[in-house]
Order: sequence, then C-alpha cells, then structure tokens
Amino acid sequence: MNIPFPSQVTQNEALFDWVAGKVALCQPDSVHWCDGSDAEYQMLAQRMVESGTIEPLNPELRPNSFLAHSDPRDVARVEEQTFICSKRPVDAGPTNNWRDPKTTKSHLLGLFDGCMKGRTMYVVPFCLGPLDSRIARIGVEVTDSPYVALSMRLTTRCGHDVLRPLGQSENFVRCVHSLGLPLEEGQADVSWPCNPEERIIAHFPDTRQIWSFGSGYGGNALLAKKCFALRVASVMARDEGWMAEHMLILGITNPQGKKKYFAAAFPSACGKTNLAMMTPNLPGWKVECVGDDIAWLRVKADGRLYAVNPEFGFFGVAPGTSSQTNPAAIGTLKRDVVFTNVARTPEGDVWWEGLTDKKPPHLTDWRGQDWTPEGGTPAAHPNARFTARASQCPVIDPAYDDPRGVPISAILFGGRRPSTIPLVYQARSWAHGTFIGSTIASETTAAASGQVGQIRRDPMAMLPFCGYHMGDYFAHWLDIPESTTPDKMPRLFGVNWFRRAADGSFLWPGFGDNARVLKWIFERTDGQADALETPIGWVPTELDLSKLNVSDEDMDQLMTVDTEEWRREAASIREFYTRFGEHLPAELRAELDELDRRLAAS
Ligand code: OXD
Ligand code: MN
Repeated sequence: MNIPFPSQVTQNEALFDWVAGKVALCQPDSVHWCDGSDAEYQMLAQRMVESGTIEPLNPELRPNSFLAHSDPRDVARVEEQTFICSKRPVDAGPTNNWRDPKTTKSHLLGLFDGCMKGRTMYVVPFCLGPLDSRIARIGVEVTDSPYVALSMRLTTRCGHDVLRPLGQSENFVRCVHSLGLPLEEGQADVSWPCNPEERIIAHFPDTRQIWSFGSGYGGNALLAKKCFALRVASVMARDEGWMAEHMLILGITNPQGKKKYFAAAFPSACGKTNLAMMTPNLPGWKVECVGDDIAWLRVKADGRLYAVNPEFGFFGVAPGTSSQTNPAAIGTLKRDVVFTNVARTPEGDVWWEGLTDKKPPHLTDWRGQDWTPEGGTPAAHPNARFTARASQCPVIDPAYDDPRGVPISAILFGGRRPSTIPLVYQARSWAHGTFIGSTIASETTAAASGQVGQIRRDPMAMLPFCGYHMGDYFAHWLDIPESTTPDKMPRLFGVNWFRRAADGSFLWPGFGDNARVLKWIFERTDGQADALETPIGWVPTELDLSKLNVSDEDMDQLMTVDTEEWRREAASIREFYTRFGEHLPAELRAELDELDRRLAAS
C-alpha cells in the first residue's frame, strides 16, 4: 500500500509509524493525506456527491453548500455507547460508562481489522486552539468517512499547516474512526454508511487515544470535538493545571466602548450558539463571538483567566435558528455550509422548523420523503445541524484566533429549568459559583439519543463530556484560583432563560433580550449594578427593561427565589451529591450546608 506521507512538510517518524500501523490494521483500498486545501475540499465534496452522501444546494441561493441526509439510526451522540477506558472504574467515576482498557482494546482491534476494505482512509492532522498558542494541542484523526474529513476541514485548523508546530513530537492525540462498513469486491455502497449494532466510542485518557466505530454523525465521529476537546482534554487539563469546558465565549462592548469577555456553560441545545452571536436588544451594546461550544481556559502570568476556542468552526443545531432568534447565524450560513438532516425546498435550498414563521407548502424532509405541513411530522430532524467556518460569522470577534486568548470577566451557568431558578443570580465567591455550576440541571434535548424533556443534573454542562471522576473535576475547579488572587478571577453567575408561567408559556423572551441580563453581569463585574442578597446568592434589584414588554408580575416570577422550592432543590442536590462519595470536595458539601442554613433562616 502506497501511503502518501507528506515528507516535504514533515519527517515525523512517530506519526508515519502510527499511520502505517492503522493502515495495516484497517486495510483501506487507498490513503489520502489531507492537506487542508480548497482543492481538497472540492474533491471531497465531489466524491460524496457521486456516492449520494451529500447533494449540492442551488448555487444561486446557497453557493458552495451541501445537504447530507444521515441514516435514521445515526442522528445524535450515543451516550450509552460512549466509554471512558481509564485504568480503574473509579478513575472514570460514577457519571461515565467505564470499560476495562485491555479488553476494550482487543475488542476494538477485532472490529477495526479490515474495517476500511473498499474505502479510502483519510488522515487528518488538526490543531485545537490557535496554531501558535501555548494551550493548543495537536491530534490526528484517521477516518474512512469523507463527510468527517470535510467537516473537520470546516471546524478545525487542519492539514499541512498543523505539521509545522507538531515538528518531531510524538505528542499528538491519536484518533481512529471508522464507519464500520467495509465493502467487499463489487459491493454497492449506501449513501450514509454506518454500523449501529457495533457502535462504540471509546476514550483511553491515559494514553490519549480515541477509537470510534460504527457512527458517522457529529460528536460520535468528529473526534476533535467532544471526544478530544472535552473528554480527553479535561484529563490533560487536570494533569497540567488548566480547564477544558463546554462553554461558549463572547465579547461584549458597552455603549462607552468598554469591552469584556464572558464564558457560559449550558447543556447541549440550550442556546449556546444563540447567546454567543446575539444581537442585543439594547441600543449601543455589541456582542461578538469567540466560540459557541468549547473553551480552554488557563490562568496566565497576570493572574487572570484566559480562554481560547479550540475549534475553528460551528457544528450548530439548525431547528429554531432564524433571523429573529440568531441573525448572525443566518449570516454565517449564506455560503460554504454543510447541512445535515435539514429539509430541502423545491428550489434547492434548505428549511427547518423555526426558520420562517410560515411553513413552506412542500418540501423533501430529512428522510428524503415528500413533506407537507398537513403530515404533522418534523421536516428537519430536531438534531439537524449546520457546519460552517467561524470566520464566516458576521460578528466573529477579532480575537477569536488570537494565540493569547481573551481574559474572562464572568462565567455563566445555565440550563432549561421550568421553575425554581431565577433569571439571574450571582455567586458569593468562586467556591459558591463552583457549587452552582456543579448543580445545574436541564431538560434533556435531542442532541443525545434518549428521552427528551427529562430534568437531569448536568454539572458545568459536562455530564456527558468529563473524561474522569466528576468529584475530582469539582476539586480541580476549586483549585484553579490557587495561582492567583480572588479579585482577578471571573465572577460566577447562574442564569435561566427558560422559566415558565403556570400555563406553560415562557416568562422571558430570551435571545436578544438576554442582553439585559448580560448588561447587569457586565456592571456587576465592575462592582456597579445593585443587587439584593438572597439565600442562593445576589439577584438584581432591577434590570434594564427599556422597551421590553414583560409584565411586572412576570418579572417578579422570573426573579423569585421561592424558599419552599429551594428547600426541595437543596434536598435533591444532597441526593445527587451522594453519587460522588468521598470524591465530593468538602468545600462543596459545606456550600450545600450553608445553603440549607440560609434557607432555614429565611
Ligand atoms: C454539541 C453537543 O454537538 O453538545 O455541541 O451535543
Ligand atoms: Mn455542545
């Protein structure tokens, strides 16, 4: 087998040996080493148009853009088939599925033996974080999916450019991915190859390896994203003293031109992309996007916490995105986009639920079937996605690719909570904020397979993404300020855009009006806006509600800290905390005891 090593760009023997080993194991018909060029992008797209995986959209409406329809069995992350293969079960902790590394590796070697027959192996070197930043880390993914290779091109810094900073280093995360459907001689391919019966996504945090088999969708297959930038990176961050978090990063400028950066952790499909690119409904305020999903953070020599976005593009949830809810996303999607599982219009453009107020009379749905509104089924899958370069976002922050990162003034924690949690409240300290982050809960969404709409606790929005024992992860959070002084650390806040009235309707308009909450946070980080102390933290005495149509009663309900509801909440947190046993840091138990005491006194 001729492996096209790019010897003109690198002589890295460890890399060549590793790739050669994977070629010998997977036995592809050919190997393509991705250089990251535009010509390569076109070649990959062309191959997939020919195989029926993607179809071109109308170039006049959506230039250089494509639509993929996945196999209906392969539409979301599969948490129950995702494993952390650390040495001992206790290293993975109670919130992860653990598997023994030795037996899992031999199972994988069996699955991967000959798994790429009849296909091309793509070798994708990629860099997470700006190329020359100290926090950046390199990975290499081998995959038999051109869809994955093309999506990696849109969402990471990848190709030959990455081989220079890698140099001769053996220090790269090894990512092995296969659709798990080899082709026998003469066997016809299907448009979305996958193998749901044998699906497995296995992480080996100790040896920094990721092996994924049987799925071609999103976080299961784009191994740079959830698998590396969160699960494996969280272990690296613990070992090296930094943080890998499921957070957006935004820049916010006030009417006087003062700029700050905030990070915010929300579970999947809770509006991170919308918040990160928001158009504020407050005159003179501006929001710019550094990242919409993942942040790597580290305390630097000046004592402040800095963040970079390890990614280089967006893999966003399409349904619900419109020029009302997220005009900047709509601007991002004008051209050079890969859509997956949205509907197609007769004119050759895309549509999804929420894109327009009125449903089109006739579409081809995400399953490729004729669709009319009367049929009552969704035209786009609820976890349908768009994949696009970050640089295309009309409000991309000028510092999004700055190797120095951006200094963070506030961190927000949120989730979908129909009751109990007020619109916004401020933690009393870093430890109290860590407590708030460790207890966030949310209604489950379509981003992962399983039941939608159940409330589950999702600490720091990392429940599916923390690569080690969650109790130790809490301890790591508590340790972060050790190298600095508390006044230099970001202030921490809880938020809830999703509180509902008795009739089930949302009390808060959300989207651009969330700027009113960001304004209060901005001013709090300057020690300015007024706040009232409650048993759960500081809440605003007032928000800027100019030109907003929300009744006083609704505002009261949004801000209410109901003692009875909170007693139940504290009891449920106490029960949740029992899962972590002796790994739960004493500081968090003390925070919970303090909350109980304050509630009893109120
Ligand atoms: C995502 C997710 O794709 O969180 O970002 O599921
Ligand atoms: Mn996410």
